[in-house]
Amino acid sequence: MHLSSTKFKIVKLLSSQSLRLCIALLFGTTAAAQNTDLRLEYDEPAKLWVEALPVGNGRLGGMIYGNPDVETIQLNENTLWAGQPYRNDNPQALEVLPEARELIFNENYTEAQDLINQKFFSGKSGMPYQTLGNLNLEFKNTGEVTAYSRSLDLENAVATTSYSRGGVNYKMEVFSSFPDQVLVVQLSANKAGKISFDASLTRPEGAISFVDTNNILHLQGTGSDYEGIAGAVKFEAQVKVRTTGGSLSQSENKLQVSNADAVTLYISMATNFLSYNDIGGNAEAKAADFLELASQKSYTDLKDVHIKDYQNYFNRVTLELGDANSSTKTTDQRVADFKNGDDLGLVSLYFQFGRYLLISSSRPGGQPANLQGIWAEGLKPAWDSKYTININTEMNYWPSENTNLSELNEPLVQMVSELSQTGKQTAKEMYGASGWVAHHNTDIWRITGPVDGAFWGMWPMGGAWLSQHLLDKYDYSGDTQFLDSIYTILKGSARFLTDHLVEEPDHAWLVISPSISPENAPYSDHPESVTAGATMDNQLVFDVFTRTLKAAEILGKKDPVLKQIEASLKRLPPMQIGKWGQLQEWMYDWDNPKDNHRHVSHLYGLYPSNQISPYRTPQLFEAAKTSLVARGDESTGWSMGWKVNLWARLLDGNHAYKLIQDQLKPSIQPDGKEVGGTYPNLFDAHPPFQIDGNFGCTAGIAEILMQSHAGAVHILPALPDAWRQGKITGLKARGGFEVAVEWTENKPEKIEIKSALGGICRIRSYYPLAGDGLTKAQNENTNPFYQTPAIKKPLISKEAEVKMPELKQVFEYDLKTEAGKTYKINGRI
Ligand code: FUC
Repeated sequence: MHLSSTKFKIVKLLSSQSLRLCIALLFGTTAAAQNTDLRLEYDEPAKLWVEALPVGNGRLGGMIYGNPDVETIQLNENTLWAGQPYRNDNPQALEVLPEARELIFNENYTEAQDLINQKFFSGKSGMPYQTLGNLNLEFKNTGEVTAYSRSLDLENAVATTSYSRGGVNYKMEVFSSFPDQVLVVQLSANKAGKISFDASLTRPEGAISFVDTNNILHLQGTGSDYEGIAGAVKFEAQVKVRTTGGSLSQSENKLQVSNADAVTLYISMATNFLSYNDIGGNAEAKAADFLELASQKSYTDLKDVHIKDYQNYFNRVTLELGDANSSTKTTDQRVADFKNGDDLGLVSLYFQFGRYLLISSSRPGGQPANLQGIWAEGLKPAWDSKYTININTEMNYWPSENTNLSELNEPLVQMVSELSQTGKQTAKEMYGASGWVAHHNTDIWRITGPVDGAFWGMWPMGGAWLSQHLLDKYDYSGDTQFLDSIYTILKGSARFLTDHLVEEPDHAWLVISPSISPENAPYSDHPESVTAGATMDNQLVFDVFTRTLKAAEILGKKDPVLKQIEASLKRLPPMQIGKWGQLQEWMYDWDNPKDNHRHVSHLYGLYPSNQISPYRTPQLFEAAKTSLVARGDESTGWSMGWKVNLWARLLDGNHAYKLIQDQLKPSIQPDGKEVGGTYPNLFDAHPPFQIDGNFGCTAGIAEILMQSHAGAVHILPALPDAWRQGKITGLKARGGFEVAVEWTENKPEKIEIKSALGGICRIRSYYPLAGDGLTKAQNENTNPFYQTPAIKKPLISKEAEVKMPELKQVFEYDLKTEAGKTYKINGRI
């Protein structure tokens, strides 16, 4: 969105650091007291949406432009989607399923793809998530604007705009409160009677606005019709204005504030959405109830409660990296200069921004973060801002466990549970299978049929991947009650897979067919993606099966399907190393060494899964590296975010840091074109904006500093040479451990392990360690959270030159821990 040209001129005389000092003096705060590391800072209002600053409480989002003439806060409510409950299965698929499989096994891929295009799709590709509208504040003041500053404070989750105009210092603060379920705007000035503006609510279409007799500003409307589904989500925004001094009046559909000293705006939003199959709520009443309660509270009370609630999550993890002085520049300038390598502070800022975004876009009881979190302008955002579940939604939740935000993946768990309901019909009608299935996309209505066409959408594995998150949640928490609560979902995914696996003719392996290796095709002379037995599918089936068996064992379940799972598990294809030493993406040795496709699906086994490790499967580890090197570095934003994790898992910190640098480069080029990278507001650019890349890179930064998937808590497993010193606290490791590490000269100095569940903590380090109770590790780690199922030996092409990784020496120790205790360990001995 472009704002109309501004009528003021900003006089830029000050560096952002002196600006902060100036603001501090104006508003009586001390610059020294502020942690300048954890702020996004700008010296101009946003012109583009990707320059505006996001606030959110999981449900209500605001994008703040900070414009002193006409301020715009673009608003979202995360249940406002087009359409209404519907399904998108095509039962004709069942009739042609055997034919499609036969065509694939006979290598008639073009015909198979054509047949699937005709019979598997419904023409309904998912409903778009939509903007609720804009809150506009047309200020009456004119004249030159000086000392302009706009920032987002990640420690308090408050966005601030401040400037001087006509001899008055103005300040606007905005936050989105989870406890009070409203967005709050506070306008203040250092002189009395100087705040005058008109407030209105607008939307591109599908809404009306009015001011009622109680001076409450309303916006009411309905979500759009789309792909033949009538829009039926009713929404309501209500704004109440409380002034100190001055007067409040109304004219047509605007609220008018004149000569106030200070103003608080309470913005409440709601829809009639109750759940994916029920839109019988009352949007107006819900919005009014939240408004009524919140508007009885003072601004300071609302802010204090908001900050406390936010910090309960945010403060769990701290990261100190690099030199705080690097933050004297505006944030967009820091991104532009990041390639120079002297601003490690930007890494911590970006890391904490990712955590900020998750806290702001995914809260228990709500919807999971969609393709853009909760922030989307317009009525049809890119890819409808849906849930793309062949990587993007999963990536959104990668940082949720290791960066200590486990509660925030509750909406994802809820979505998987709902998909396990809707996906039963899809499994039965389209595949004649029991259990449940989801393909590569879903939306708020929890559709589970395939979308977009065979090339992209013929992938019945979305549910299998999403299910992994439920098990990860268990692995980090050890919560058996939780495991019990999701066991049926997991079993349902496994049941679908046992029914749906089919024997392939060459080796009699059991494979998924028809399927794809997400969105990729081998060669230009093999342009179809449809296939059987893609490596990622095999890896996913392996994970669903082995983890279902493990869950059943922990919970003492005795289902007949478990025997079937055990039998099928033995017949899955092994991973294969192809002729150029690569990990094969497909069942056949088709990989093109020049392929730089953004999806690296076959590396799922390396990250996020743990099927490939340097210590247990060194040949596969080396093959995965060969594949990743060939795929190249620069790509779409999320692809680079994935590669940060992959290089961390390959224990190559310098390469992981190179990917962070590739990702943290300006997306918008001088000619206006956009590339994969980062927008001025630190949103990740596919391009366009997709939030997955933010979360992927955040998870990757944690993965660089600590890993816990391969038999031990690995301290500083992939520390880049340039990250010579730093400190991380609060990272979570599997088995309920919380880990803090301080390092200097690239070596661990102090380690702290907090144990929530007790049990052996095996610690792996490149340097010797010492501490009370630390013993040299021997044999397999006995901690059940660190035991991993056996992987089949890879099949290796005769032409492949098999390499073994060159690994750094490691020191491994066991620490017997008790639940609730913290242990201190020293490095550099
Ligand atoms: C998948 C990706 C695209 C994009 C879209 C939302 O289809 O292949 O790159 O991220 O999701």
